[in-house]
Amino acid sequence: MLAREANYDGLIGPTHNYGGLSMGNLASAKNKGLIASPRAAALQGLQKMKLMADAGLVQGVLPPQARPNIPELRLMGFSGSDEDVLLGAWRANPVLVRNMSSASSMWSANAATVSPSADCADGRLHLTPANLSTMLHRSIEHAQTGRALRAAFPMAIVHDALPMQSTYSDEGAANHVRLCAEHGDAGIELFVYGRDALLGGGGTEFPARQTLQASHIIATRHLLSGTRTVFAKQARRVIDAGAFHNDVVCVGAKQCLFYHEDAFEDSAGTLAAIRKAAEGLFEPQFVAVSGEDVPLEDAISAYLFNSMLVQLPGEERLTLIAPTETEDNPRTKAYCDTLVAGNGPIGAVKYVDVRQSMRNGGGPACLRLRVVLTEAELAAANPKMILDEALYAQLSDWVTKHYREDMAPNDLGDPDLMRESFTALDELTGIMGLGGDFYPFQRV
Ligand code: SUG
Repeated sequence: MLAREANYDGLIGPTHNYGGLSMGNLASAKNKGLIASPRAAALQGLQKMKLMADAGLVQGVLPPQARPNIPELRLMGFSGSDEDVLLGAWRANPVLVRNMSSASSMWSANAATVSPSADCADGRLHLTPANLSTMLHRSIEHAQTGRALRAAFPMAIVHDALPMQSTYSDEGAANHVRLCAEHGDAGIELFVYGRDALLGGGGTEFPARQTLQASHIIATRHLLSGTRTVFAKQARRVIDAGAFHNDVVCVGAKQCLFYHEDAFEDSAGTLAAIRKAAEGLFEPQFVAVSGEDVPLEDAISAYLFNSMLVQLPGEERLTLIAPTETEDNPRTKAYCDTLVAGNGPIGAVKYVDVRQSMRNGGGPACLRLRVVLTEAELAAANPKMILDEALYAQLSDWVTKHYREDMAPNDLGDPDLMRESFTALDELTGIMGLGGDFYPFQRV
């Protein structure tokens, strides 16, 4: 079956800020309190999307979520008009409001786990929105994410998120890698987890955000073949070094798995399991980066592995779309130069500027959700959520018109910001054809 791999990026929302909300995410902690630029952030994200679309890839857009999350604040007992709710909550607890105001849905690699129809026994495309239950500010994303995914993929099975309990902690595609010969062929799915919740704590200082139990349930729900599915444990050491998701130390595409040698608790066992799962389908190609070439600390701070690994039309070998921070770091830059000079599966590296997102620990790969679509599925996907020249121009104008230049964490208590954001998002539903009831504030 012919199929293409589409990238659906999260459009960066108007409240983008540096709240320091994600323990274990070193960039989030380090940049807490900095002045952010929502406008620059959203334009950087759009430019990355345009680069991919111009290179001939299918590029989708997922709309931002409405923040502050007023319905959540009402559940906590704040009442009155939306403005009363925001001001009351801000007086009571600004940290709570910061959590309810994060633009974190931009990192759509955490939106869901996606299994292409070629891997699922019923021949349907399956998506499970991630419950993101470990972090308060992210745990409020999944319902609206489900709505966005249903709008984007009306032909797919979009499951509900897993229960909001730590046994089922799930962070979506950031801990999931699919390998295959061609995108439309049956592939193998690798689920990387940090914690087996039934065995007790993960033994890490920083939170292990993905459990084995969550990964098992998703594989079962998606009707994946047991022999083509691999569950591998992320090394404790990398979680405590700041790899809060596997995609901070590993990325895969087609037959190629590109990873840091410290990524997995049992590297040899993981590679053997991948080889076995791929038997009869393809020969996996492993590109392991040693700590000698790139120390773990550099890999994490420069986000070498949080790159997109893509097959560009007309290119034989894969292209790594890396953040400019990887180019700025002499060790990762030298590694990339050597990589493309060799004759392995990765033949080119392109650098993109997503610095605004990077300061919150979100690189090029965090900003996109990969969805393999057959020709029929692509034809059935919502065309208004696919980036073309016209949508790029409209969204860029929309950002420039509505977004603030600067944002400090304390600005989040400002009711004007809420009004500006909701006005912008209301207009966005028109641009993207999402209907007049897409956001909670439109449904009251
Ligand atoms: O969940 N940062 C996000 C970054 C997500 C990156 N995604 C992937 N690796 N796929 C997170 O930690 C920081 C927000 C703040 O501190 O304001 C934040 O949520």
